[in-house]
Amino acid sequence: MSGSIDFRAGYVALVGRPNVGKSTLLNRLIGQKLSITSRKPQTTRQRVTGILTLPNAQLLFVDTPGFQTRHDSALNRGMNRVVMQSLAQVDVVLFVIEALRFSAEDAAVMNVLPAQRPALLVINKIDKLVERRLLLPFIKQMAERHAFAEIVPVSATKGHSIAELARTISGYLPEQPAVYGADEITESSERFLAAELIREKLFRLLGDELPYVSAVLVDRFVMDGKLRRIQASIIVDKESQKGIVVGAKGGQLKAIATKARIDMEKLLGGKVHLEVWVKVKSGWTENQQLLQQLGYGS
Ligand SMILES: Nc1nc2c(ncn2[C@@H]2O[C@H](COP(=O)(O)OP(=O)(O)OP(=O)(O)O)[C@@H](O)[C@H]2O)c(=O)[nH]1
Ligand SMILES: [Mg+2]
Repeated sequence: MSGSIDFRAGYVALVGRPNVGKSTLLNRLIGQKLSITSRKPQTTRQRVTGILTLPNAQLLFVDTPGFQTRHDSALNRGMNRVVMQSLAQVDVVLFVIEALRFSAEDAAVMNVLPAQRPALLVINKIDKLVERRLLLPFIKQMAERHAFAEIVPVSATKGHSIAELARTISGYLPEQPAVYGADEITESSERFLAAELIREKLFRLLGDELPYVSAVLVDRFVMDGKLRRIQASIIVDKESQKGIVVGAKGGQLKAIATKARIDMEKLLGGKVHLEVWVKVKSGWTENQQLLQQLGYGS
């Protein structure tokens, strides 16, 4: 049984309040844009997985929605449930916060960290620090708040200390052979990733309110030789919102679809034919049947 002895593999959850940079960190760790990101909080709604294979370890990351305590809706309850389920299923937890910031929202997440698993504190966005000397006292304060196995300051956008973070995590994984092939990067389906890339464009191209009342459903996903033919619908709450998503002469919808298609081709590695429609389904964030269909259900 030589060969597998020194290898470690296991699941690692990224958790934290909305907008701390969990998805950016996952993408940086994997070196691919697997999880969608934006300036707006609550971009991630479902678990997204990413696989990182190192010479002696395989890290199976699970990105989660920002755990949120502000608004109550069936959608938000579903997202928090995803976080809790992810926490229960992993070997190691990465609790992500922003440098020099520890709010009540962060504390709410810290309080749900499972006691039986190692939790590593990742202090992200250190590139934004003006006074670096404040970092050390902040680390000390955080060490007093919780029994973290490690505390690692990083910058996900700049890539600072990311390789070190990956090696540090490896040490906390169980000894076992790799679960996936070295060239695999995700457990998420192409269908799901396609829907996510469209949803990212809604977050990036639309105003402040619309992304939160929109969802994306992939209605059809077929391979036609090497070409992926994808039909998707953007679901909004009201007729007036449909008008905004479509835009003057359909320009906005065209921009959303074009940007999403380019990202899909990059990530999936092949040509994509994408058609996107906008559909109005009022009250969808409380519609259990639709939430189920979207994957946010119980
Ligand atoms: N300056 C700086 N910005 C960062 C860093 N990491 C992430 N960001 C920015 O923070 C914002 C939120 O990043 P996301 O990765 O979407 O955050 P998230 O925690 O996944 O957010 P939710 O999915 O909404 O919970 C984006 O604008 C990122 O570009 C970092 O290391 N430095
Ligand atoms: Mg995210």
